[in-house]
Amino acid sequence: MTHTDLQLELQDNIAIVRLNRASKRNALSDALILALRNTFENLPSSVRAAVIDGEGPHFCAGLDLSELQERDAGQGLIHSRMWHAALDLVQHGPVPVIAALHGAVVGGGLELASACHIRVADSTTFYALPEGSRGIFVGGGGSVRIPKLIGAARMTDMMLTGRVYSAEEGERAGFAQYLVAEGTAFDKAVELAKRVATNAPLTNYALMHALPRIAEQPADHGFFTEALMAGIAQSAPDAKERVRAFLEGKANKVQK
Ligand code: 1HE
Repeated sequence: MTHTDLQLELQDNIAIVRLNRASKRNALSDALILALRNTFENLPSSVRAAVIDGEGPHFCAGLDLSELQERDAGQGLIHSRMWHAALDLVQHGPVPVIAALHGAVVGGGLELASACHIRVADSTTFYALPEGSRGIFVGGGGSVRIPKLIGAARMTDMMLTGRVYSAEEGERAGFAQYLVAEGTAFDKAVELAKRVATNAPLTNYALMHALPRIAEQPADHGFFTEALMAGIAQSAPDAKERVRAFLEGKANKVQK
């Protein structure tokens, strides 16, 4: 399924996925969530990294509130599971995903950003969870993912009091790994995506699929999973070639 509110553009081996509903501040309708799922399910195999961006002055205003009124309890549950399925494909899909944040990153927009692997925020970014004041709860995986970024206490405060985090506060709290000047988040995200795309695919796979699972495991299990993943990653021909290149003085050194 394609959708005019979601654009997919390929820049070499980078997929640019753009929320394209600026008149509604990129509010996420059911159709848009399904299009997002479909896009990540069907990325061309040449793609090595993806960037999610939002058209207009805001990244995303969250759930399309005009659709909320139509659902009963059972439909609400199924709707939330639909979001989970879509955002799971962002987090555990084929490639690392970098969010280019600006303006409002609120409600479901913050849930979407939290499913990405790297968040780059420009100075206009602000973060909020207005669900608290709308009489609802998060439903797009936010209760699982957001505390992993900023801690449950900060998320509780945001939902209880409507607290809004500025771009600077958000970076300090752990929402974004990068804070950049106004209007430059997309360029920085593409620059990072190009760098990510040069990694061995198996290393990227380990970071997306093994690392978050290890974080959930008891330490002893985590060490064992790490050892398995390390053994698999280093046995790939790609890894052997990269290490040989370094030993022969043909690979980049780590630079300060
Ligand atoms: C929307 C939505 C939306 C804007 N659903 N239509 N999210 C929220 O509670 C956030 C609600 N939105 C806002 O607080 C503001 O719109 C913004 C801070 C994001 C942007 O403000 P601004 O002044 O730039 O735009 P605006 O004039 O408020 O909105 C422009 C239009 O977008 C307007 O429609 P119009 O027909 O009057 O032009 C708004 O109604 C519309 N719009 N946001 C529907 N969210 C999986 S569960 C997740 C649960 C949640 O995400 S709850 C949080 C929802």
